[in-house]
Amino acid sequence: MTPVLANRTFHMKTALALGIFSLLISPAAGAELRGDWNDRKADKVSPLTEFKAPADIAERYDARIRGFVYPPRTGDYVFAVTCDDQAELYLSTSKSARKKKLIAHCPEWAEAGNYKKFPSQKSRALRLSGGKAYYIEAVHKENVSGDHLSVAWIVPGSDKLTVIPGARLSPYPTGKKGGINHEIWPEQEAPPVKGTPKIKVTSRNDPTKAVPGGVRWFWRDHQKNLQKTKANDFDLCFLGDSITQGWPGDLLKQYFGRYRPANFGIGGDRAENVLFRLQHGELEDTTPRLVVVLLGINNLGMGNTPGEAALGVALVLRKLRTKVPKAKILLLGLFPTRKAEDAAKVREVNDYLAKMDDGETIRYFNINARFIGKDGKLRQDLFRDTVHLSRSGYVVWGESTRAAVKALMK
Ligand SMILES: [Ca+2]
Ligand SMILES: [Ca+2]
Repeated sequence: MTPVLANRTFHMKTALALGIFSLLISPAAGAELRGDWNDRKADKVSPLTEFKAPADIAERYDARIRGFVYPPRTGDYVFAVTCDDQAELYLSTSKSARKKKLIAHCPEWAEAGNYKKFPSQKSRALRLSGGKAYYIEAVHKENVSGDHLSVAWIVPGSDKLTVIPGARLSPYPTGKKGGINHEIWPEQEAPPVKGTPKIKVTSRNDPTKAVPGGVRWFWRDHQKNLQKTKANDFDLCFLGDSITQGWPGDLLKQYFGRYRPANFGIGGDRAENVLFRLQHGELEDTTPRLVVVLLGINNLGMGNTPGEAALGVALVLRKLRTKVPKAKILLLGLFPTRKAEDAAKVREVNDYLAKMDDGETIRYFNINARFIGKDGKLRQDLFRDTVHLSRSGYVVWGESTRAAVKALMK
């Protein structure tokens, strides 16, 4: 999941001009794992006695270990990095941080101590001068589950990778030899979504607590979505429950094919299940331009009040703003159902959702008038059961949102 690294090219000229490095992967383009690391002060800084971060410390954080490395003697050195989930290793030709170059990277998680899972984990042989100080930096990104990072080297005269010891390191920008600093930035949550209902959850089912879906196909479909996430080959994403998942492939292609749509609907999902999916890798590091969200009907089915259902949706939208901050969101009002007693609740949820439209990144859209026939009644032909759309229902969805999608894709 490192598109930032995928198209880096090897600049022989730069490497030759620098002289000291025999072969570099690329110049540092400033396209590090996440943003500009100097923008924000680390939330936590801890000293390390070797080039190895403590393991399994948290979920969803960015980290950096940087300082100076002092080669014991002049000769060729090989550096290697291992991590969970992603890391990049930079080295400078001098003490200057500005001259750093990417020399190795770990594109996906590897086991602790395994520097051989990906060829890119190891640098080429680099000629360094004994006793001189070189700026070194590892940036690290953890999503969920296990996390670790370490940087090892092969010193001249040896053929073994060993973690760089503290005696050969000093912290940045000043400090004495004997260690290096570990800086951590926890993931920053986007600001709350406008119009988030200010209500207290009183139902037994809590839509604010991320939990996996209870249906037997949840994990299978979640895995499929993680594969789609990894492929990152879509500009338009549909996020929701079974009503989204039910899009006939040919119709989706007909209406939205030019935007390379991806379907992230999972049957049975409530807001809290989608929240779980987004917290566990779905859409991580993807670059959709628009996400179409239709969510909340299963919360009503679970006994949540309209306000609670809308609160769950608001938290999903906030998480989307965090995960894909550049994407716009088309928030659809809940569709009507064939159950007459649902009508008032659906309307109430939609009243809440309409308030989340911020006029910029989140746009609310209600197409429910299109589900009503000339007789003023719900068109039965648009449904295949109480809540699910028939093929004709998806035609209505496609026809009535294509203009809005087109406008937001710009
Ligand atoms: Ca972790
Ligand atoms: Ca991990």
